[in-house]
Amino acid sequence: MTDDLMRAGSLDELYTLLKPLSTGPGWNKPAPSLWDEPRKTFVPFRWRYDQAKAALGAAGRLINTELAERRNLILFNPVPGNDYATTRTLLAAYQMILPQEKARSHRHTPNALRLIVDADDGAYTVVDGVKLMMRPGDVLLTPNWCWHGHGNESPAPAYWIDFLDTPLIHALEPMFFEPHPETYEPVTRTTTESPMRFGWEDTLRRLSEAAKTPSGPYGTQIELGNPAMATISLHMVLLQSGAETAAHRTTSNNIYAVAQGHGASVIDGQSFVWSRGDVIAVPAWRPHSHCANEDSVLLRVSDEPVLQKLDLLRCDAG
Ligand code: GTQ
Ligand code: FE2
Repeated sequence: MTDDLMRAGSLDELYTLLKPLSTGPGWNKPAPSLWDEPRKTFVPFRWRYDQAKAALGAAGRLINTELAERRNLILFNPVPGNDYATTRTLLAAYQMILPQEKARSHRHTPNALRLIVDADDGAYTVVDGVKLMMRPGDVLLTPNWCWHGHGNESPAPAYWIDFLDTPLIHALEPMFFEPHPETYEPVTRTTTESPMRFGWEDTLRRLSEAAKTPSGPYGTQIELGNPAMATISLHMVLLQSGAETAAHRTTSNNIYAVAQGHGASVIDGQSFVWSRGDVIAVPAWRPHSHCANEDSVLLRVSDEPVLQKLDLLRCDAG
């Protein structure tokens, strides 16, 4: 066995002998394994809330929450071969629940959160037995392994945007999922004061009190949590009417969702207009800046904590 290898008379002969041993020459790879800076694998993109809302309306007629674990629309990054991830590590999805519907409780290792876009009084999520009402602009967390289910006792459909780190968990492998043994987790109490909830009123108050840095890379931003979850950080970004943020690029992946207002972002030379409820993907190392036509608030969802902990976070002016 090893004699053949030792006697290989040419590189090609050596490669042929190595192949069945699942071994290859590092000096003769078709593609390099190291490169000088991050590749722009995923592309910048913008998804429109009006289109998602229309599609979810149709889905509301065509599928119910008995059949679908969740009535959600996956926002997959439009690159060849991808039908799931929004950026390398993060997923965004629109979700809708009809009046009187309940989406059963489950738990999973991916961290998740939602930004509520449209919901009347009576839409809620239950996180580890605690009922949290959903109002527009609220951010609700369901971290790793927390039970969660949703319901709607209001007369109107409720719409929100989910964010999960599922693509990261797919890459790292530690996926676990469990349906709740009682299907719908019983509610033990209802509250507005929870580490799982960042209310819209509080966000607006904190932004109004924050020192204004309208032309900073992230406008005027406040953080929700510190970080909100082990793998995901959340910021509320205030963009003042007419101000343009400083262009910059970062090794973190960012997804923006528009909580209020309208404007445009330039991402690696491409311009995307946006308004309330829209979602914008800014994959790693894409220089970007934002400009609002009226005072606007964006939720910035980022994998920064992962890069930070691994000592891989780098930012510059692009
Ligand atoms: O609401 O629990 O969009 O588990 C994807 C996976 C939503 C949820 C999604 C989920 C959920
Ligand atoms: Fe879930």
